[in-house]
Amino acid sequence: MKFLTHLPSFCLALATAALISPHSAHAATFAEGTDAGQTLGTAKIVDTSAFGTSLDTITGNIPVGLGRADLFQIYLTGGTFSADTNLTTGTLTDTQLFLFSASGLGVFWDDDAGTGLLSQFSISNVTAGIYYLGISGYNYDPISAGGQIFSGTSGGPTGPGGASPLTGWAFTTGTTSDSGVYTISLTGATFVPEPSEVMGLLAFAGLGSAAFLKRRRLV
Ligand SMILES: [Ca+2]
Ligand SMILES: [Ca+2]
Repeated sequence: MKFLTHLPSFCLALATAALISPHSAHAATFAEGTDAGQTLGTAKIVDTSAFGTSLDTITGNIPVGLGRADLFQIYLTGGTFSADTNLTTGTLTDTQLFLFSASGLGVFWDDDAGTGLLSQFSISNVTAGIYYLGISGYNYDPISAGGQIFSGTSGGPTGPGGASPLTGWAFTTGTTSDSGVYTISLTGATFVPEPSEVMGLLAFAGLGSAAFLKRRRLV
């Protein structure tokens, strides 16, 4: 999937515009299944439905144990994006939600803006493309080579490590975190394209792999 990560956003934006139409606007849920990893290389890729299928819900589980987070690769359609553990309460009652760019840089996070200790945030002016959505139980937090990526209880990557990409997770306080099942409700997200879909979409957009490679060489 490194190919996708490095694909120019304009190509996928074109592909999105070509594919996402009122006729393909059905929605679907992604179930975690086997445990999602917590790094860019081990994140679970949300690709079980066709690219362009609206991703309304992610369900999963944070098992009891010392330090666990789930990371999902998703596609944001651009504009407004929201994520929310508040609408369908699970047994993971103190959630934390994190959004990262395709390169692992922190974008936004929230701890407790939902009911009780649940999480919700909405951001606007999002550039379409691949992103990573993370969820953990309080107080297990993402870190980079510079330290904590986020700070406070909500907002952008204002922690001391906020300028560097995700490398792992660590307890900010304590040595255990909340566990249980969760449901994340989303707007502004779709399933991500599989490699075969990307090539088809590029051809559909009139770009083709040859043109894409030529552009790469010229950059
Ligand atoms: Ca999990
Ligand atoms: Ca929380």
